[in-house]
Amino acid sequence: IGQQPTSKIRLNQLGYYPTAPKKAVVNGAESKSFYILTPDLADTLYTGKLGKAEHTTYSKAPIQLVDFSAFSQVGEFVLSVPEAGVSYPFHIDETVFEDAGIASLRAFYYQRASVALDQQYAGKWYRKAGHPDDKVLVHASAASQSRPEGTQIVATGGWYDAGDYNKYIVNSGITMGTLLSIYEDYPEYFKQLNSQIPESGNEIPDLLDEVLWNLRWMLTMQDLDGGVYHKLTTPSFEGMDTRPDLAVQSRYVVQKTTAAALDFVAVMAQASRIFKAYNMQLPELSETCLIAAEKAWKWALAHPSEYYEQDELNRRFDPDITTGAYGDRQLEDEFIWAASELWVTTSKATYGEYLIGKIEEKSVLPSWGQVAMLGYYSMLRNEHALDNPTMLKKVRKLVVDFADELVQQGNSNPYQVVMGGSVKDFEWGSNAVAANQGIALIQAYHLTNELKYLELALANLDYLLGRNATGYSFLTGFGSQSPMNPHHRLSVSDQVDAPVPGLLVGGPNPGKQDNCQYPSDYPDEAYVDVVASYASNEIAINWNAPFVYLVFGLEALKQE
Ligand code: 9MR
Repeated sequence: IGQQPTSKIRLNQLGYYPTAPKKAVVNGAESKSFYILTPDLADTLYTGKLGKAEHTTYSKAPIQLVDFSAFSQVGEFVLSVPEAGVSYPFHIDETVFEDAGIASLRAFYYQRASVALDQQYAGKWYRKAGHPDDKVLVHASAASQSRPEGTQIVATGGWYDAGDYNKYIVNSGITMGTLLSIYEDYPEYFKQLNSQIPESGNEIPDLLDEVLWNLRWMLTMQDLDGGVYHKLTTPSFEGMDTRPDLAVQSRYVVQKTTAAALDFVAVMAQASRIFKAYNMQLPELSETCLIAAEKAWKWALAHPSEYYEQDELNRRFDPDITTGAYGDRQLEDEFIWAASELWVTTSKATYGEYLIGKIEEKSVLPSWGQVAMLGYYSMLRNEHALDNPTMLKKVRKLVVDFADELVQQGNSNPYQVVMGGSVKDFEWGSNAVAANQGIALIQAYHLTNELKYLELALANLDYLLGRNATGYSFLTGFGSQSPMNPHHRLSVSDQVDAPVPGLLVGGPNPGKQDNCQYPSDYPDEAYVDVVASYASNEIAINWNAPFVYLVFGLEALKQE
């Protein structure tokens, strides 16, 4: 009693489902036995032996695995390893992840631009409206005949991308695709979920209400010719402590790009089919989205290589733009995603034919610049709407093979999580890698019904909530040791000590592009909880979205 919890024991700081695998790791190599105790240490409820000391090829400390899967009592507990100490308290019960899931969805509400957040919904993080974006200037790089340089457009709403206040179509693409997909996978679950946003209680599921906030903004980003502006941004980032209502730099829409058009196509096509069920409540929305999608698709086919290259842009136009680039010169995957969503939504043969010969032999994990898999997931969840069984068979094999590689990676990782099974996983926004691996595993579970996929998806959730080499639970406001100083202007500029809750920080990134002092040079430990660390401690909508998917995918499947 009175003992300080040790950070040497890394576990899911929220806890575990009663009947699921329950694993933790101990940093070090000397321990023999572990004990599960009541939090007051009065009763020992379970004991077991630790695994042998192991470490990955790239990490510093050997670790030992603790496996207490057989212990399924419901309640609050601590894990004790005499040589290391006593862990943070954790729970075992069916609802352990519910609040974190809802908070991660509510994080999008906190990211809303152009609107005041009321105390009733935002709690102590309430704030005034900022960034009305009702007089956005057309940048020279985006000038068209219908909208010459300096034209003012209205592009209100949307979510702030990340720790900054700008709004980027490419990153909105994967974010919206991920959130729409979780609704498409589990509509019944989301029809009953209340996330306590201003729209809660209307006739539209809260998840879709949140998506609408960004969808309506995205629609404003299309020029009359069908092209889509790459981003809406200030020329340079605002100061870290600038409040949204006091941020008054001019805002511009910048260059129409092929990547923006294609991501827009995919989102609008998917939104069109999902919102069709809400035609009564949202007359014309579904149709508007489809018209916008097909128009942008035509534009992209006619402009297949309009890349966003910021340096080049700044050589040619004023003012210089120095905010996030989301530049991508490999657009085969964006074409695949866009065509897939159009095909699923319309069943038109031309889109299916476009994809013939384009399905990859092997794909890559989704990220803002790698989106082919999003198209594959959509095809597989809508197989009934498509009439090319050969292609579907190939796509199914690709997704299952991909997940099988993840399973191998997880099984050979001493932490017994997929994340970090390869050192390449540790990049800028690595926590989204963990979450997106989880989604890929869940998709494979949908296709095969094999529990091993689900168990490893859950293991990656353990990773994100504490079973990792840093000892952090990476979701703000959740867990015993979670980030307090994210690179997040909304959190820095308010008067509240605690950061806005429910935000997933970027996580370990050995690239250290921010030149901050990190506590460690090892890839899996390259994380530091300081505001200046934009390379490891920023937050971003495309990182939160797969976290929302991972938690709620597991929650929804548990109910089935
Ligand atoms: O997530 C992006 C990462 O993949 C890039 O390596 C990095 C540098 O270009 O940019 C990240 O995205 C940032 C964006 O450019 C601006 N808003 C904050 C985003 C998260 O750091």
